[in-house]
Amino acid sequence: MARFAHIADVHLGAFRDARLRELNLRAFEKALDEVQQQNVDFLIIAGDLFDISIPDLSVVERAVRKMRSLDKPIYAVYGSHDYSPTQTSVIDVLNEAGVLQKVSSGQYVEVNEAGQKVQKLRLDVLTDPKTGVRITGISARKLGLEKTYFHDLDAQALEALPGPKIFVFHCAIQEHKPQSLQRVDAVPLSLFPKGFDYYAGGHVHARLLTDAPDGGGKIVYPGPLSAADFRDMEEIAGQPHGFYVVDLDAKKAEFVPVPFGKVRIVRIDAEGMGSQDANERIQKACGTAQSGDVVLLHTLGTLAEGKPSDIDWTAARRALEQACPIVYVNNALESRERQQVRVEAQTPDAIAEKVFRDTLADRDLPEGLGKEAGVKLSLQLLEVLRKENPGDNKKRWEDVVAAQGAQVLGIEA
Ligand SMILES: [Mn+2]
Repeated sequence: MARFAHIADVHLGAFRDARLRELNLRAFEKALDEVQQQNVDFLIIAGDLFDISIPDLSVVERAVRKMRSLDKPIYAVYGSHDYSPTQTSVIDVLNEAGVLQKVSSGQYVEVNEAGQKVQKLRLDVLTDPKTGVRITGISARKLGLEKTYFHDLDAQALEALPGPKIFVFHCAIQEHKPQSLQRVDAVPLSLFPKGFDYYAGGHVHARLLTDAPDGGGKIVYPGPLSAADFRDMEEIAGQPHGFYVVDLDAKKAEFVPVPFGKVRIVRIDAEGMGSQDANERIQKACGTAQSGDVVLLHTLGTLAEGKPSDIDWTAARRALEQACPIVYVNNALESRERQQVRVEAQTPDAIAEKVFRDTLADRDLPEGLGKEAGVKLSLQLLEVLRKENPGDNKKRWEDVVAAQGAQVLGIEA
């Protein structure tokens, strides 16, 4: 009899707002309390336990304290967020410290395939000491590179293993991609090893429980444990997030919701409205928002006349704060001019230049900031800001970007 809990996409340390970060951390603590109370043998974390590969140590400390208090083994793989190709991840540290066990190690071996010598990835398989359940898996890599691992996988060796067995992974599956992830990299089912009793997924921030095509096994994504961004919170307002408790012998997976906080949504589509009407609508909606812990203000649409900056955002925010302490604004309102720019200009650089030139044209700015000098400065700044993070440590990268930005502006960082 083997029972276990399956958690994914916790993203500890997510959010700039300390209060949202706290809600996310608390959800993890509550989930582990629940795991402790449930009569399970072990816990599987299918990647993205942390939001970055080297998170803030205060976040790590809280998480470690909680994981240590759990008197059951924790088996984990890296996610796309807490893996780094160049640096040691916090997951490696926790693995070394014995807080959790990584179940995605392996090595390339030469095997004979139809008379040819080929390199195959042979995964190490761990056996849970109490239940005898075999566990193995594939971690995420950056840019969907884990697909190579799936391609090279010595599936035969895994398929020959006696059960019960669990395969842990952190990637989307081609055949089970939700609508919102149609353009995201995915691995086809044909590359997964067959015959496993349970496929413990992570990465896809949407819940899924389905039968594996070869019969018997289940493919499961619990979805995010709580929330890591605006979209996750938007979903939580509709249905709670959480994790699965699985009874391997009974082939049953039960969803356990985890409280996050009461999320309210104020959504205003101002398509075709003038900025004055839109402002009235927004102020009214914000003034009558229902009380809760977090409120998401989502404004969208193209204004018939006026600009999004005509809206009194400060008043809207203040009104929302009367109902909910945490206000999160996702403003996708657009002015007509901006839409036109989008159509007229062809390349991203041309669009940027036109937006800067138009924006600066009617502004009274000091020498060096306005007109053509301002356009040049803005483009240089954009160049700095759009560089992709080559490593993974968010904080360190922020420092680099800030220093380069200061250099462009000729100020001290
Ligand atoms: Mn994730």
